[in-house]
Amino acid sequence: MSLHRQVSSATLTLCRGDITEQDTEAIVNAANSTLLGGGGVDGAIHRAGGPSILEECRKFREQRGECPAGESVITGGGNLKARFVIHTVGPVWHGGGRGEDELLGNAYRNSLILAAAHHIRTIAFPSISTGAYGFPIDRASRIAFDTVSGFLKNDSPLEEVRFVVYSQEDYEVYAFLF
Ligand code: AR6
Repeated sequence: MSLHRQVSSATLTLCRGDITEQDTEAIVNAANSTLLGGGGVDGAIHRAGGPSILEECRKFREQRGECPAGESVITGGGNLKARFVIHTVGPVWHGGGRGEDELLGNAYRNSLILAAAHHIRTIAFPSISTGAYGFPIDRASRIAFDTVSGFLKNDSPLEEVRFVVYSQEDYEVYAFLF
């Protein structure tokens, strides 16, 4: 089950599935500022990708410290099909008055900028911040969709951006935007 939409020369895709199984060149991790792993998407990626991803994350931490909300770092994909993992930190939801919308947009945009800088043409995103971090999915999906669409309209080298959602409920929320 998937939906597609053309934005400039790129395809936006929506599908239900497991982010760790995606065959895009890069997948995005919904990480936390420590970059040292956690539950949800983060746990699944480190489990499936193996220890080399955590090693690289550790090196980033040693060199640059914690990764603030809205920013992203890139590592190899270890044992995953994807060659790269872009780890981004979404905002924790505090009711919407603490810059959460902007930080979530930054998380998507900075991941796309990093992907483009590495000549990545295909990338898959999970629904950042809408699990443990509690961001309402209808609001988050609109930010995800608008930020990615805006980026693709600006002459980007990306050919496909895929939104990978886990549940049928989340799929239906995103499908509304397609
Ligand atoms: N594939 C695709 N989507 C998934 C998968 C998967 N394998 N597993 C969960 N989801 P979350 P966050 C969905 O909590 O809200 C971690 O502990 C899930 O249903 O992974 O950004 C980190 O270390 C939800 O809709 O990310 C941080 O501490 C969405 O992915 C914190 O959680 C995001 O859920 C980050 O929280």
